[in-house]
Amino acid sequence: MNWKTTIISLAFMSPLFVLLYVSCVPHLGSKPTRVIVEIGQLHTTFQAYKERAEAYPPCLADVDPVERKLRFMKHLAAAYPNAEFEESTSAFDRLNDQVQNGQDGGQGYNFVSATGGQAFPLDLNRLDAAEAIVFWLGGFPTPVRTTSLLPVANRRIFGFHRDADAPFRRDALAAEGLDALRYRTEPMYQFDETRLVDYDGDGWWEYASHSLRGDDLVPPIVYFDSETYVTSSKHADNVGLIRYPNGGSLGSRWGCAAPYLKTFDPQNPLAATWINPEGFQLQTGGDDQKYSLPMALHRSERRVLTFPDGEKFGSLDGKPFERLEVDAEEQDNLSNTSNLSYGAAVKEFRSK
Ligand SMILES: [Ca+2]
Ligand SMILES: [Ca+2]
Repeated sequence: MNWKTTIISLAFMSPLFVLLYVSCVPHLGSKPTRVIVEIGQLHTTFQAYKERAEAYPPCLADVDPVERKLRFMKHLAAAYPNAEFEESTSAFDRLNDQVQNGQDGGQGYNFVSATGGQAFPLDLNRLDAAEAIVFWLGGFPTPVRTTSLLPVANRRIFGFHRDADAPFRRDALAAEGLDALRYRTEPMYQFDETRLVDYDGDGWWEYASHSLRGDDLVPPIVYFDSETYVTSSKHADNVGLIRYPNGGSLGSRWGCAAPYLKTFDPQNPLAATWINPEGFQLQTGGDDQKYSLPMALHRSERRVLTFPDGEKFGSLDGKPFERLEVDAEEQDNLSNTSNLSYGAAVKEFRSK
């Protein structure tokens, strides 16, 4: 399927998918929320992305930074066969240099931090599993003019370059001219721009799951691709480490979202099986605006949650996994694994 037919089929598929999605909800006895409808729309868009690019994009939550770079380049090589992307860490570093500093007369990509006053280069090493949604489905955040620090375009997502041989390229100042979006791709998903946030201050957009309320930090929708989470359980030490956020002040505020497993045996972590083992998972914090209990600062913590049987295991500071209660904060979380919240889906499963 080519790019144009994908767009057309996407345009027709999205409303149809949402209708199907919504129409299957009433018999479960709950009203579909705006969030579950949006998760359905994002789900469909990732499927359309795969039709175009031959693979789901990486969520970039890998534990190993080398694997992360290789998976990023492997995906670009598959998605842009004409661009001659190489699957190596040095190719990733060269690409990141091009993103930051420009190449062949083209400009680099920058952003202004929340405190303002200065433009910083964007760094591909900082992309995380929340930002992966906006990046792969939308593209780069709109850069600013180095003189005025004002955005070069009147939308917050700048897309990729239309030249499929060089999708990460940004044109020279003169070529961008008065219409900086002229050679940029359109986002595959119509993000509500009022919900694009940059809580971690790295310039890459996260997409808040709910409208922003005052100074609240509304946790973003998170994306996990199966290649990343299935690979994680091939190394016993990495089970329970694919997550967002990965600790820090946001983790102590929101807890963390992590992909659901299907089965987990704490005596044999390598035998773990996953939900959507060939697809992906989208997760949100739900109405309480939290993914889970806060993460402990400065501790090495691992968590595992199974779906739909509702088992939870945790490991602190390298100790063996032990059984835990599912957090109240996890019960209302919505994902693309069910049109019910986690807690309601577990309850329904147990009642059968
Ligand atoms: Ca960010
Ligand atoms: Ca929650």
